[in-house]
Amino acid sequence: MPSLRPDWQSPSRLITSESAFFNRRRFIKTAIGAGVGASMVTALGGCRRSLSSSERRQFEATLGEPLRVEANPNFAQVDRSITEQKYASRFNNFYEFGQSKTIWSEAQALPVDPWQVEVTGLVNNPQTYDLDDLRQKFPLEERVYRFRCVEAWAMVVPWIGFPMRLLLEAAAPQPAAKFVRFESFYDPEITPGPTFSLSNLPWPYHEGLRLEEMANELAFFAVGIYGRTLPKQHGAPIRAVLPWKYGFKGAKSIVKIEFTAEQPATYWNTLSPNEYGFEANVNPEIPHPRWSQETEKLIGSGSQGDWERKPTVIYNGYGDYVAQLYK
Ligand SMILES: Nc1nc2c(c(=O)[nH]1)N[C@H]1C(S)=C(S)[C@@H](COP(=O)(O)O)O[C@H]1N2
Ligand SMILES: [Mo]
Repeated sequence: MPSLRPDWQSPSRLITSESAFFNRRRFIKTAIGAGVGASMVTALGGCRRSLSSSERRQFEATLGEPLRVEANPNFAQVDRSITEQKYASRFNNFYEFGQSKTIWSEAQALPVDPWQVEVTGLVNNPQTYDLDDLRQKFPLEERVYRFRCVEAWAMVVPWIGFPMRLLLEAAAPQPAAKFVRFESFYDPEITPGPTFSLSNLPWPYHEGLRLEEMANELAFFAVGIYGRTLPKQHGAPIRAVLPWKYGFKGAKSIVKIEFTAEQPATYWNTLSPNEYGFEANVNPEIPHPRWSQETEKLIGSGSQGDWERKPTVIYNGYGDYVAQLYK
């Protein structure tokens, strides 16, 4: 098996080029180029020129505990290089803590220990798992996946976790169960939400899938990234990863997994149904009403922080795995 170990964990790699990343003019250009618009994104609020040395230390402290597992050889690499963690873990969406992309520091307020995940609804084996139960019951593996946000930016990320199918089988859904609903952590004392003035945001964040989608080989629960446990900004301690769908389908910091007969309501779909569908498969031919999806910007790529633009691929390149679900 080829070694896939770039130097993710070398601290020196984490602290170079901040000035390029946070260059304000370039950042604004990128945000506008990606069609960043009104309600979902206000990327400019949190941008800064550079990190102070104490912020660098603070960032490095977010990166979790070592968690080394075998790579799944079927998902050992994709046709693009892995995004450097200094970009992937400092450019996040986590609206519970605010709307900025540099939400990594605010997200440290998330309390993750202890953590429980309730599996409930139309199943024969309802169960509440501690995080350790989950990690022991379901063997962990590493998978390198493409990741595509509906906002037209993309990354390549080495996740650690386990296939959703294993948890689905352990839950033993009843015949009436047709969908699954994921619910994220929410506590208004801890998760203030964004400052933009949409009243009645439908917290907690919630997402869903058809059970056939959950059973697909690609559908994954992540508990780690870059050889470590998941940083809070990525949705610690457990989040959904669905690489053929737009990023918003992958609920972070999951506390509840519920099996239902009816298609569940979902967070962004409730806020803006004609912009964020339930299915939300990556598709270059279906534009977002406010921007094209034909191309995407690769976070952290290119020289001098000027992110490369690449064509968007149907199902984010995973058609061989998932196209049959949508016949
Ligand atoms: N609970 C919760 N989950 C969430 C979000 C969020 O705001 N809250 N944002 C979504 C969006 S829009 C994206 S693109 C991805 C971002 O994941 P990352 O920050 O780990 O790259 O998380 C998704 N899951
Ligand atoms: Mo997103």
